[in-house]
Amino acid sequence: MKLQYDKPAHVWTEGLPIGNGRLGGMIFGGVEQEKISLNEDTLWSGYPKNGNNPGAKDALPKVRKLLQEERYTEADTLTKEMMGPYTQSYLPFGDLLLRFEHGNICHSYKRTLDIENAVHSLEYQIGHVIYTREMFASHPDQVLVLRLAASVEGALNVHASLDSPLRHMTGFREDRFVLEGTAPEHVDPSYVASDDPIRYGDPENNKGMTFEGQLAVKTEDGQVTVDGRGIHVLGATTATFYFSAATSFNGMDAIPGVEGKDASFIASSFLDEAVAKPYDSLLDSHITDYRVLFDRVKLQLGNSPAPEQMSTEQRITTYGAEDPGLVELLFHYGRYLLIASSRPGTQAANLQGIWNAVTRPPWSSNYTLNINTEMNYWPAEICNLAECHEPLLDLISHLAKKGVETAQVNYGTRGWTTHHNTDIWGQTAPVGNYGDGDPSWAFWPMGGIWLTQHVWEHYAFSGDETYLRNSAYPVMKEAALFALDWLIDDGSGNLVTSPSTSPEHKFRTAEGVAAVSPGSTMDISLIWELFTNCIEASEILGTDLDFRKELVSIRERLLPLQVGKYGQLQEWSKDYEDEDIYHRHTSHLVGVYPGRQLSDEETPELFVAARTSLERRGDESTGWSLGWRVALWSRFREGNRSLRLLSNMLRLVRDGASEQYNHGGVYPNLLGAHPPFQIDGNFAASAGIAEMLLQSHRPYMELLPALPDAWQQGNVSGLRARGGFEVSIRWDNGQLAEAHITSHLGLDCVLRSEDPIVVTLDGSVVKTEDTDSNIISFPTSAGRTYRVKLS
Ligand code: FUC
Repeated sequence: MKLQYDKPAHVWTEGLPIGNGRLGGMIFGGVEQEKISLNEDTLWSGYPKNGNNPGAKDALPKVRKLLQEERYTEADTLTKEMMGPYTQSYLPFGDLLLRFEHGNICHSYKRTLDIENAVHSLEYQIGHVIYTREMFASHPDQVLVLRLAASVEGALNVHASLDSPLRHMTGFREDRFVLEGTAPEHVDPSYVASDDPIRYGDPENNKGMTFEGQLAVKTEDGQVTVDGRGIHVLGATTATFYFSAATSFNGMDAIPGVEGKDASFIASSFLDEAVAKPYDSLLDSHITDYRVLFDRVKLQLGNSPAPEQMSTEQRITTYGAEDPGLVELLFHYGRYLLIASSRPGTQAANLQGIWNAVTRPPWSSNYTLNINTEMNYWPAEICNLAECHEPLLDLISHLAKKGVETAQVNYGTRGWTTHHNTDIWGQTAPVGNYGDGDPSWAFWPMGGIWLTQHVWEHYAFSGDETYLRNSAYPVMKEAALFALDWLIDDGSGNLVTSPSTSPEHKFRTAEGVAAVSPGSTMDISLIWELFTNCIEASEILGTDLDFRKELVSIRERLLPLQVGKYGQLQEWSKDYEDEDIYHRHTSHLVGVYPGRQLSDEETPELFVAARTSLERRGDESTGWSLGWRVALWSRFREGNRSLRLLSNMLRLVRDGASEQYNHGGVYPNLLGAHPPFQIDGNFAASAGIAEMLLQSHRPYMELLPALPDAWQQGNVSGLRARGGFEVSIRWDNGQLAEAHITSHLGLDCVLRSEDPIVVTLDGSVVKTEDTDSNIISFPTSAGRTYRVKLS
């Protein structure tokens, strides 16, 4: 459970991330000069705005008519009239810089990120003096804490300061070093050519956020001075630095400048409380708090061939996924990163989680809703981190409010919609700078329809009916109202979305490639999933009978999915040729994973066709796309193939690799490489590995549905299954040895197993497989644990 290295990071993607959901640090581990890149998750460019476009309503019927006439490229051009502004960007806070007076020549260097305790440690020796550093991001105390120590009394001489690439001033206030900054009012996305990409407001009347960072130190000996250049510690044996930060962000609807929070007050309040506590007590409460979440799941996939001291980087290059220990590490790293970037009350994890060091980050480091944001949260429920799902669920509630106006203004529909991207200001309008963007990505009104899958899943795993009634269902219902109004008759009685895209992919027509057409498979599948979830929810809640009937009948009329000429699941309503058969998005397979529309039992032909589609896409892609394919192959019960995709993921990508679309992997610090860095690959890997071991999207649970041959022996504990079950599984010789299923809700447990099984409770048989069917069902009592074995 450690990432370890024998040299400092030269670049950010070799650094090691810590976070408490809100504050993040990327630790380089330099000997003479240490740099820790800092983040605070509310620090974004911009200010509240909506970006709705009334002109969209005029263009919509014209686009629909062009599509009916199959004039696709013209429709593409006209769709640009329906676009809105780009989102704002997630910004770096700055750096904590330390300069040690002992020079750069050392030996026995080692830096480690222990993800079992969420503590970063560093050790090296200069002469006879051993220097150590220990750092963590405390959630209970809301500060970053860095403890420095020397093995020889008084050997520590260090200077610390703060810096930022944003507009700022530094100085000192009593015994603290302070950085006060202002965020730009606007930052252009990285992919936009711009003469003036970063725009600050008028200092007198600035609408951008303000932010503040404060640094304090405590020592037991030596001398401490604080001045305009930083904090200076001379002749100490230990020193503990505390970093606290906050911004003026006060919700997406606040009036800029007027209702801003007092960043300085917040930062100093956290700091005051933290410095008053002894280091050991801060560390203890941090570890206790973290382990409540982290310890819930354990995983063992087999013996690691890697020598214990081998660096993580070398392990990646030497073994990749052939080292089961490295796969375990990748799995838990995703869980670590989710805990570190997404805690109740924080912002949802964005494209880079909370870690970003540049002012124009790739794709604005925003929320990309046509895959990446959802993917970030795929591991949340199954990997037993339901609390960490909350920031996304909160974001969805906000978007559901803002998106009502967008639905009305842009399209004149009921319900709510949100599009391709959003940001901290909750943009629900399309992006594309009113026509500069390409409709293949800029025009995508399905964001709400996909996101609501998360509120349903949160219920499906927890069984929390109060949540379903008060929070989930209303948001799902409003998304369904939008879908009902957005669907149109295709002229033959089938209902389709129009215009629609299969995100970011295009098809070939006689006139050239085009993006928009009516009734893409992804749209139809997402609407099928939403309607199905709404139907089940209204049944559980005993509400909305007429609405439910309407959904049932409209779901029947959705354009049926089709099998194309290659035996593939058609990506569009017509059997067009792909622009790129290896395209990274596998949007048309959303009904296989994360959805449940397609299965071997209910839709056997389409399920086979979906498999053919995945086969055609191949095994090479961006990091996040490889992660999706791990889960997809698991749903096809092909564990060896899932492992092959994992081995493509566990391939070293070096910093500086330019943006690429067919060779993803991981950086030396095991963060996902699109490339560039994008965190969704990490989250998809954890979700995909879990899905290899346990599935529950069908009306039953399946143990070890996609176990690869290479994992002959192993165990997992603490995974969650829908219906309120917690599952531990041990396997041997590639077969189930025993499983323990704890029922939290007392619902019936339904298992699918190809081999006969027996279920016992306290040694007495509860159920044996008694029919030819491979499904067995047994009642459970809440709080009891059932044992499952092959019979
Ligand atoms: C979508 C993807 C890209 C990238 C970006 C953030 O546009 O197609 O590959 O992940 O989001």
